[in-house]
Amino acid sequence: MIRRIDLRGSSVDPRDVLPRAAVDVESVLHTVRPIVEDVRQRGTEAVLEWGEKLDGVRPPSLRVPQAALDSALANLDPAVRAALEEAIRRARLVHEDQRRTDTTTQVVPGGSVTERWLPVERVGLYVPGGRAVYPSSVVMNVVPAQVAGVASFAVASPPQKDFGGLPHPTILAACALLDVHEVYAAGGAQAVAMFAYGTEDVAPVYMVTGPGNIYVTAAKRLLKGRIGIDSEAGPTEIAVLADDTADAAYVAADLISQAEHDVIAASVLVTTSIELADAVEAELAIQVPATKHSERIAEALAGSQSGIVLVDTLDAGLAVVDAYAAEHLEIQTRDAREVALRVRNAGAIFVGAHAPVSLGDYAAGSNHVLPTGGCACHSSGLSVQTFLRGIHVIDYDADALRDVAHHVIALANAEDLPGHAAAVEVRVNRPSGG
Ligand code: HSO
Ligand code: ZN
Repeated sequence: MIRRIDLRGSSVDPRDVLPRAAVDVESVLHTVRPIVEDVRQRGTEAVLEWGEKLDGVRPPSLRVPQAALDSALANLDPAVRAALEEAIRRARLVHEDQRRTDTTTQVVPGGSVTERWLPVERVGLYVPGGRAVYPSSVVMNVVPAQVAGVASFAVASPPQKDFGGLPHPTILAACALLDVHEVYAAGGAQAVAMFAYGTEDVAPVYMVTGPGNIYVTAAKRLLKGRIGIDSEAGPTEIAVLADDTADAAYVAADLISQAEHDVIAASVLVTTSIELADAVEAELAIQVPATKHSERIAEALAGSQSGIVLVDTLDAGLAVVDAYAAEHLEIQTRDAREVALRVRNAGAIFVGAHAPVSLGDYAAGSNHVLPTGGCACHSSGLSVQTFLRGIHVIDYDADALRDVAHHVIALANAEDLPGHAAAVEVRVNRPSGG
């Protein structure tokens, strides 16, 4: 059910043997472009019509009435409400520590550079509907934005046929819990275009974050530049680096947990122990058929993007997981904490037997919007920083400028930009009182 890749005694590049599911965003750009253009030209009516066409229901109104948010919260299962409240509390604790403080560097006497951190003023958060109804993702997007100080916040989620054209009630309840009152019944590319251009009923935003299907991703790619976006979310991935001390039942359960998201999700075990590999396979054979979404999970585990990789040494295992740069990486080895410190590339690292990825998905306090597809080599997950802009404030007096003028002039001339030099020379040659 899960393939084996035996790298023992081999020098092959792990990148060549650990393929990733290909998601061809370019191939849907031609579908998405006319939708985006239609929303730009016709505004609200276009968003509602595309909802009717693609989600199968015309929302009663684009903006979700406050009464619908209130009643979704009132009807939320108390256990789910308590869990969301605790998830929000823990996420706030962690994200509050990510706040940036302004710094002033006194470069020379009379010359300083201050870095001011300012939040993006208005952000749109996309929340998928359909199969992936994740109130936890509302928490993971809204909390860092709120902690960053984003003043204006709007959520869009597709209208649902089963709920009279409103977004899914657990999404509405999560918004209400987080004090987000501006919610729109809009999904897909039309929701991203609505945020980017604004309509007669929706003020445009500066940034759109949140996961979505391939059409949402394509719309974000098309509109990037006009709006800021978070990184493109690909299928979920888990890699587990384990030795003979790992508990096979835990490892199998964790591989299953992320395979549950999607038939193209990737579950990869990297291990030095053939006994563990055998035991995990035996556990998968027991656990997969017993779980609710066994078909989807079996397909994800059998896919070419998943596998059990056998290595000779822990160092070789570390080289494999670094090359793979998983969205989620679990370390289930002896001295797991020390091994975790040696990892270079991962979206998030889960240390030891008691930190499964599911904990991070919901209630560790960490963020679950993480780089996929190998992007962990260059990007981080969603954080307070995502919603901040660092602005340099340059403050030099006449003496400080005069002292450095010859360097500016030399570089300007070296770049054949005498106008740049002149802007300094005029001040040095003709000092004003200011
Ligand atoms: N594992 C997903 C997040 C998630 N899991 C939401 C459950 N709900 C991507 O990190
Ligand atoms: Zn998950």
